[in-house]
Amino acid sequence: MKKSNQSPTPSHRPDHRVVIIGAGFSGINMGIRLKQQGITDFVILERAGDIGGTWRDNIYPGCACDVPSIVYSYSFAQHADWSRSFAGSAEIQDYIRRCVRRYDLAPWIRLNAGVSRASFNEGQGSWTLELDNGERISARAVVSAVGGLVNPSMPEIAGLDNFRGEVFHTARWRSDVNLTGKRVAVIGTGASAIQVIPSIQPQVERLDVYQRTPPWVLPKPDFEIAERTKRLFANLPTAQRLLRNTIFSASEAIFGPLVILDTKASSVLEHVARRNLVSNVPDPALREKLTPKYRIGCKRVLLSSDYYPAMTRENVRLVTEPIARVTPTGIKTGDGKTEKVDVIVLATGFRVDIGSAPFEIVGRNGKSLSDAWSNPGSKAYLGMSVAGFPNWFFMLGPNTGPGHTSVLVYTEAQANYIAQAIGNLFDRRLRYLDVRRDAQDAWHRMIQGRMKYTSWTSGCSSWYLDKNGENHALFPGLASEYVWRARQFRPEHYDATVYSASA
Ligand code: N01
Repeated sequence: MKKSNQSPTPSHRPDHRVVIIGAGFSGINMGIRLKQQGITDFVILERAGDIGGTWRDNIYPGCACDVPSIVYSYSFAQHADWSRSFAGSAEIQDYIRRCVRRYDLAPWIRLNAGVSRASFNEGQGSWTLELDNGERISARAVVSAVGGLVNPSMPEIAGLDNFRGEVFHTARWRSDVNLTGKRVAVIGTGASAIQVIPSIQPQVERLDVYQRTPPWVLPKPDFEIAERTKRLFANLPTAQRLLRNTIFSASEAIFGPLVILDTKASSVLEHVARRNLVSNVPDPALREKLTPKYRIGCKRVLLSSDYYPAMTRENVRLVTEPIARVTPTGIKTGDGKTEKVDVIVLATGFRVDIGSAPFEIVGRNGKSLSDAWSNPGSKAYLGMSVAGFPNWFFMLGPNTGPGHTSVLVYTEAQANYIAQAIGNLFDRRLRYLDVRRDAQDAWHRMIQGRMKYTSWTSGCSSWYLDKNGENHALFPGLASEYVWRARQFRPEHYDATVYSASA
């Protein structure tokens, strides 16, 4: 698509060519991509008061990425100054801000603009978005970049509402609550918990960790990046690119052992994880409690070199008895014991929104996306396009999450694909592009057909699976395969509708 002469668009107009929903990593990537393509009549609507998505929300102590920063960053905006191999959340948020400045995207972003409903107008080939404040915005094309792990999952534990101390979720961290000298309970032992536990352990009087299922934990090669390395990256970006490609290839090599069932290599990974446990936890009884009883890769594998050491500290207690209820002053377990605590930290994960409608979305013939996805689960061609919902594109839609590498590799491929699709829509002056049902079904069959060969369905419970035990979250292949499949918009997989003379 040629560069147009459209001038930058103020972000407070009631109609746009494109609306992007969400100003996290994905939405910002999409905005950059549209600008590069010469499409400037768009707005990024963000429901919160700031950009950054996950990295705005997750500020708990120890919060960091568990994917190396050199890969967990845009390939087109390499950052020479990462302070560590795995950067912390504040530094990642700073990187996102830098990218917004570098690509001059701020005028296109509208904050505190949550979308509550969307409906398609077939005659005009446009979407009407209703905002939380009652305002309406129309757009020819919409990109939903709302993220998949956004809304905290609050556990249904009896008595939690009547707890008299402080209780909060890791993704809603209360920086105003001083944990020094307090008796703290952490519920959950997933990716967030294993970061927060070692960070607060030295500060608190007592730390009770309530574990339902022990995670597999591999050592995390986290280290400070030397100044001379940063200088090298700044002066010779090719060197950084080479290292990025090498680290990305290494993560791809992990896919087989981690995800594909019945590979001998998975027992090598389990061996490394067991060694990590044995070398850090000398007490056999504690070690036994921390040993996972399911295949590695079934749940997300965690990286940490300080979680196990923290669990051996004198002020830390691992509780594996199920929680019976929360009392006004403590936590009562199934064995009848009650421990008094001052603060409860819920490290209980997120309501998984990958593969479910983020709000009411009504497509052609008045059909809602929730109905379209109710049976037999969510389907989207390449995880981006849904039949009956023309000119609407998902980033991080069904089955496009990774279990082994950087999610940004997928979302970058999606931004490129969607930009091509939107370019095709406008260049051909189409009313709408609607993905063909046969293309969507073939994609879905391919994805679900492969699931039975993955560790994800090997018999544990995880956020990867929905209530029917189906995986509509992850892509069962290499990231490189997904990038290859999404490299080019394929118009033959879409029904193209033109404006009729009377429309
Ligand atoms: O959440 P989780 P998370 N009673 O769902 C337990 C990303 N992430 O926030 O395993 C008691 O993994 C639950 O137990 P069980 C990453 O993709 C990335 O830690 O279900 N316990 C589990 O132990 C990750 O996968 C980074 O038996 C309850 C824990 O709570 C995803 O976010 C950092 C319970 C939840 O673990 C989610 O991670 C952090 C209850 N009622 C997160 N309900 C990076 O570094 C739940 N649990 C990129």
